[in-house]
Order: sequence, then C-alpha cells, then structure tokens
Amino acid sequence: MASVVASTQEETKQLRRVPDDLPPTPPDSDTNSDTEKCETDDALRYVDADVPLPPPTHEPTEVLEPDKKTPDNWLPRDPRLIRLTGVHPFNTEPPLSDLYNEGFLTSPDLFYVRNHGAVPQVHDEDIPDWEFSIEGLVEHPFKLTLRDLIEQYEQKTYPVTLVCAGNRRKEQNVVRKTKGFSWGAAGVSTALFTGVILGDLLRKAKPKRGGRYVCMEGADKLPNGYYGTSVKLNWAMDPNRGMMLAHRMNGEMLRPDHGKPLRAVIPGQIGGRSVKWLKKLIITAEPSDNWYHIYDNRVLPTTVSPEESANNPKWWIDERYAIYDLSTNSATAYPAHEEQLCLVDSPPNYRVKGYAYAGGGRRITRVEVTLDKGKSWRLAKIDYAEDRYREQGPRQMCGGELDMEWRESSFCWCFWNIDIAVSELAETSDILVRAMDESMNVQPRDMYWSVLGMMNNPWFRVTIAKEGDYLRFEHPTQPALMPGGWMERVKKAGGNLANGYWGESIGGPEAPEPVTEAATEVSLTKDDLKNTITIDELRKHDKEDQPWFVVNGEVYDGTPFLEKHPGGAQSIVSAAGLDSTDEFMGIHSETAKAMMRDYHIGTLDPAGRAALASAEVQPDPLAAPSPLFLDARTWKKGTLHAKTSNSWDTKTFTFRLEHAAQTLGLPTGQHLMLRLRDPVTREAIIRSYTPISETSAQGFLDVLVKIYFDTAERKGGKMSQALDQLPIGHFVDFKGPIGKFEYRGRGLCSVNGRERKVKRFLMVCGGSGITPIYQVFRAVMRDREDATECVLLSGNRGVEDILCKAELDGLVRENESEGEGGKGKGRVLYTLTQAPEGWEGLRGRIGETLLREQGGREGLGEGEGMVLVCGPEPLEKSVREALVEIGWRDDEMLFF
Ligand SMILES: Nc1nc2c(c(=O)[nH]1)N[C@H]1C(S)=C(S)[C@@H](COP(=O)(O)O)O[C@H]1N2
Ligand SMILES: [Mo]
Repeated sequence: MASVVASTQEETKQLRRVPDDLPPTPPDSDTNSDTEKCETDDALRYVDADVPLPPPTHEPTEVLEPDKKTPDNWLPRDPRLIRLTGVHPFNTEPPLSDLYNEGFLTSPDLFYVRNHGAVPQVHDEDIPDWEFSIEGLVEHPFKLTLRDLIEQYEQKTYPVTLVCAGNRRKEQNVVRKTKGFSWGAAGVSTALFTGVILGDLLRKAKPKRGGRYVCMEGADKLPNGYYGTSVKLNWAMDPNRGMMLAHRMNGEMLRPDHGKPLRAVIPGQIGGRSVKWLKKLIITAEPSDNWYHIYDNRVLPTTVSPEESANNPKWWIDERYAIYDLSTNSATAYPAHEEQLCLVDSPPNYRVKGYAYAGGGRRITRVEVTLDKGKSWRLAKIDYAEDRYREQGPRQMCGGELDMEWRESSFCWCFWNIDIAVSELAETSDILVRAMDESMNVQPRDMYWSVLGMMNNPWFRVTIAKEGDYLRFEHPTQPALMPGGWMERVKKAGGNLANGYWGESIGGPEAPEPVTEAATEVSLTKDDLKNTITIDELRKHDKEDQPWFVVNGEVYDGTPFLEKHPGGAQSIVSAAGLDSTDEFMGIHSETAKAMMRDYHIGTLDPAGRAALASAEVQPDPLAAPSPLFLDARTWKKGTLHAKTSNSWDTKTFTFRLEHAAQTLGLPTGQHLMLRLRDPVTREAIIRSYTPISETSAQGFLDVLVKIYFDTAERKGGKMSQALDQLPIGHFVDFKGPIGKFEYRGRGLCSVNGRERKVKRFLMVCGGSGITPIYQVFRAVMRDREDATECVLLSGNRGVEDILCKAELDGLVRENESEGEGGKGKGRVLYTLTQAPEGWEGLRGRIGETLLREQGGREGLGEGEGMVLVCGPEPLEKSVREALVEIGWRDDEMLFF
C-alpha cells in the first residue's frame, strides 16, 4: 500500500478502540429500531482496521458569528470551511491540505457544502416522521416516513465521493468570468453513507411503462421553487450505479448542511444530482422541469457567451448539455500552495501527492506527472482505498450492510503519489498531473471554458519558483475571492492563459489572441498605473471630504465626481472606504464604467483585498433598533410579506421592516437599492427603486415592480423575475437613500444639496417610471399649504399598463374640492400608443407636440420651473430634445 495514507493509518489504529466522538447509532438488529437512541451498538464496531475509518470528528457546537444574521442562525458549523459566496447561503470548501490530511474519508465537519438557500431545520424529535413520497408514473404511488424506510427496507453502507460540478471553477473564472462562483480544488469529499438502495424503493412502487426519469425534490424553498433535478430511471434500477437514499454519514445522522434527515446519494455523478432534504421522488417521461435542473449543472458549448446564453433559452433546455457522470479529474495537494522547500537540508526526494476521481463508476487506472510540460510523463502510485471495503466480505457497518465484493464499479476518489528528486524539482518550473480512467478518458491539457464553468479538468499545474535556497510552490488559484495563484499572476503580467502554454510566452510568432476573452469588456482602470494602496490608506478616506472606494480590487477617488454624479454625491460618500463592486457593476452602464478610468488611483494590495472581501459591513445585531430602516452604508434586510398583483405583469411587493414602529427613512424624491442574489450564480443583482408606500409608513414598505418575463425571443428582467419568484418570508437587502434630488415641500427642491424654490413641476413618465414621480406628486397634493403646480404626463401602451392611475386621479380630485391654496394645482394627462376604442384621454407618444401644448414654461421666471423625467432611455432622450426646443434649460431638467 502506498505510504501516502500512512498518517491516516496511524489514526486508524488509534480509532480501533470504540471511538467516543461518534454519536450513538441505531442497532442493526430489529430489537430497537428507534433512529435516535442506541446505547449499545457502535457504528464502527465491526469494522476491520484494514478499511479506512472516519477521521475524528468534533461536531461544532457554536453558531458562528457570520451565520447569526442569516436564516441559518441556528446551525453550528466548522470555522475552517472557506465561504465562497459571502456569508449566505452556505457554500464552502475546506482548505485543500486539511481535506487531504483527513484521508480517504472526510469528516462531516470539513465535508464541502453546496446549499442554494437556507437549510431546512428539522428537529430531532421529528426525524422519524419525516415523510417523503414516490409518485408519478408508478402503479403504486406511496408515502413513507424515515422510520418506515429504516424498519422496512434493507440498509446498506458504502463509501461514496461527492463532487460539485463546479470543483476547480476558479481557474475558469480567472480565464474569463463564468456565471458561477469560485470553487478551488476542494469541492470534493468522501463519506460512508448508510441508507436504502433507490432501486428497492422504486421496484416497490412499480414504475409504469413510459417512465424514464426519476425526479427528486428537496425541502429547501428557493427563489425559483424547491430544489430539484432528475436522473434516468434505468440507471436508478441498476445496482452497479449504487444510487441510495441515505440518512447516515460516517455512522452518524446526516448533519443539517448535508441533507438531514434524508438525501439522495448518486455515486459517480456530479453532486448536484444528490438531492438533500429529500421530499419527493416522481417518475416521469421527461427530464425534470425544475428551474435548477434546467439552469444549473450544464456544460454549454464553449462558443456560447454569457450574453448569448442569457438571450437564448434554447441552450438551456437542450438535454445534450446536461451533465451527469463526472469528468476525469485530479489535483495536487502537496506541494501545497505557497509551500516552501529548503534545498539545503531537505531529504533527496520530495513526495508529490494528491487526489483523482472519475465519473460513472469508472476507476482511475493511471495518474501521470510531468516536469517538462507534457513531453515526458512518469507514472504515480495509486492507492484505491475503496478496494479495501470491496475486499471485505459482507458485514454490518454503521447500521447497514457493507457488501461490495460483487460490484465492479468504483464510486470514490483515489490518492496518488510520486517521489521526485529535489534536484529535479529545482531544475524545472512546474509539476503537472493528469489522470485517466478505465475507458481511457484522460484529462485534457487545455481548459474547456463554458458559461457555467463546470467540470473543469485540465492538467493540474503547480509552479515552482526558485528563491535563493528555497523552492516556492504555487497552485493555479485560491478559492473564492482569495488572491494568489500562478494564474492570477500570469494574467496580471499580460500573459494569455488560453495560449495553450499556461500564459507563458512561447517565443516565435505571436500567440493568437485568447479566444475566450470577452472582446467588449470595458476597462475601468489606467493600465500603466502601478500604485499599491493598503487597507489603512483606504480607510483614511472614508468620509465625504475625499471619498475613496473599491471596485474589483481597484481604488478610485470619488472627490472630483461628487458634483457630477447622476446618482448624487451621497451614494459615493456612502461607498467611501468600502468595496462597492456589486453596487457599481449592478447599476451602471458601459458608458459609466468607461468614465471610471479617470478616477482610478491605484490597486488595493492582496491583504487589503482579503480584508475587504470578508468585511461587508453588517448591521450590529446588538445595537438598539434604529427608528429609521435605511442606512446608506449597510445593507439592511427586509422580509417579503406579501405580493399583490396589479396587472398581469406588475405587482406590489410589501416588505416588513425590522420592527413595526420603524419608518423607511427615505426623503421624497430619492431611491433605494434593492439587492437579491441570482439563484444560480449567487451573483448580486442590484437595482434602484422608489417605493410607492408613504414615506411616513411604519413597519412596511411597498415597491411596485413591472415584471419583465422571459419570452421565447428574449430573456426577461433578472431582478424583476427573481423578485417575482421570491417566496414569502424571504429576505431582500436594501440600502440607501440614493439620488441627487429631494423634494422638501412647498416648492423647495434640493439638487445635489443646492436648494431652489419652484412654482411648477412638469412631470413626464413612461411605464413604471411613475414611481419616483408619484412620490413627489403625492407630497405636493397631500399638503394643503403647498401651492406648487404639477402637470403630470404619463405615457403608456394600453390602459392596462397605466400604473397608479386610481391613486393619481384620487389625488387630483381631492385637490379640486379643497378650496384652499392651490386649488386645481394638479393635472394628470394620460396618453396611450395603443388606445382602445372609446379611450377619452390622449393618444400617441409623449413628443414635442404634446410637450408644447401641456409642458410649456409660460409664466415662469428663471429657475421657477422644474421638469422631472423618468422612463425608458429612448423616452428620456426624446423628451430632453423636445424640451430644449421648447425653451427649458438643462439645469431645470432632472432625469431619474
Ligand atoms: N435540496 C438540495 N439538494 C442539493 C443542493 C441544494 O442546494 N438543495 N445542492 C446540490 C449540489 S449542487 C451539490 S454539489 C450537493 C452538495 O452536497 P453537500 O452539500 O452535502 O456536499 O448537493 C446537491 N443537493
Ligand atoms: Mo454542485
């Protein structure tokens, strides 16, 4: 046996005694079938020491600080796990060395986690009654509790490696950003799973002819419905495929993050098929139509760009691009990233080692290492620990029968190692590894880039730098936003990572341009600027006098732009000293992005970037509840309370604030930012909205949103659709106020902090552009002392598209009957481009003719009028041109 697992074997020996850190497990006899209590039996009692035992585990007991502010605030976790998608949901991988050091089996503490949303909380006393169904195209649909599953079916135990399809995605993201978050090479883990063979259950339900797929659904309710996916029915019936419904992991009850109390385990396939918190099995004739089955876990052709994939749904529904069996893959654990080897006193040989796995139950048959970029290869030793379980006869283990002798397929990773002379390492610049499976599927040299960045498996390359008496090793990347790795370094130095030579210059004729690099990406930086800025320097500029802020690790000085910023100075000041990548990228146009170069002053150093990445300003949970909800520097959580349909495509979303007496804290005329995460990519989606609820409303806020649905020709609105699908009770983040305009009442306006008093507003809006204008109009109408005249032109397609009509008309009427100051001060005119017969309002677009008739500036002295415009870009543009013709000055017009 290869000595690479020697340390694990040491632990194995110690573990041969009854390990007391494993919780009690149910007995294998039927004298006591209570899932929860068992004093006598021990999970590993019958296990020969010749098979790898689970590493010691220390079940976390404390809820970690970051989790306390999330829906998972009840769930203790291991602090070593590296968070890949901010604080929540929990998507994590262990440090690669820690993972490897645990050996063949991974402890549940360090096992990677991929959660699309909050973890369903199941109390121990409810576990036996956990119910799930088998339905669809079956003769005998039935429901079953976990208790039944354990009492009535044969229990099996065997080791399975789970791998997220995104494992190693960070490397793809460095080449070109995919729609997925950045996994390092530790999105993979192995455990002994105990449960019931899926085929046994399906046979009991008797699938009908025509049934071809097994759809599975979890209990986690997500923005686009419950998590679900499918596998092929005849695979599920094949014992060699080993599909299982598991309730135990390494002899203990599943942990909440891994599907407690019941999950599917689908060996040899991408982790996404192993549905956790399992509630439903449905036999169907077609693959799952679950949103997560369609928009996740696919490898689209490399020619399909993110834009193309977004614009053209046909790529997603093409079943040929769905992925099931894992691709052959390997990675090096040692030398670790940034490991140093002293040449002076080192032993003659260095042992390079790592993991490898293959898909579809196939076995890894060779692992090869090259020190000369693939000109020559050496064979590494492979340790297939899974075989040691196979070699055991049938026996009881962890509450199930271990019986693998008969099975040909392999469900687990293997470890490989090779000894290399240190003198050779000192002479070369990299160590590359590739694995091959029994069908001769070998890892490719070059990356296959695709939109979701899945199944990344090119040769794993560790570089070697000689620094004095030391060799320093570098892995390709570090997970999440953690800086480091040769890929980032090569890219920064101008190397082309897609040149087939790891971005190094090849010499000879110029290498072709990288095919995968987005041609149209706008540069936000000054290329020649080489100024490094520390976190301390940045934090000195967190005030309004010289606000610096960070986008994508680059530092910008907002001072010269405070006056001109269309979003108002406040939003720049609010970002001072902080990372505002999400906000900036989320709400700015290409034009705005191109302007950034002028304000670029340097690059934040890696330590600073790491500090910022982990330091999103969180509301202090212990602080006294604030009377105002909005905070310009902190994202605050509002809970979705109700959705009310106003028309087929507009809804009012009501959010609960932090407490019933809280008011929003949004001045009239200003906006707030709303942030959701894309359910698939976890990318932040940010848009600004103006609520339609009264600014004085307590405890609630209403946002009116027009939903742009996907159509056959066009991808719809990311934000509006995500909002539409958001389940009641879920959080959304809010931040603000933003905007340079504020209406202070009785004609007093403030634009970028400068006050001016107006006598008349001309308000022009199209479609849902009404919302900011409605706020101002209502403020004028509601105040009897406010004599400001308001002419509001609302342009829409059909009658059903007019928003807030009843409210607007009501406000106008109230003012006709009140005799006091400003009687009849409000006028609202609707114009329709597709007016129905009998429509008594105006017809046609809002153009020069209409504006001349209704929106002239007669009777107004200089600065006494103000135009507020909000609508789609083409409308704003044509309105601006027409107004200039009529005689309005630029500084009298405000475009939201
Ligand atoms: N119900 C449910 N099942 C799920 C997921 C999920 O978010 N919800 N994530 C899937 C994905 S993409 C992976 S890789 C695996 C991860 O399993 P683990 O978190 O136990 O490692 O669970 C899969 N099953
Ligand atoms: Mo995954």
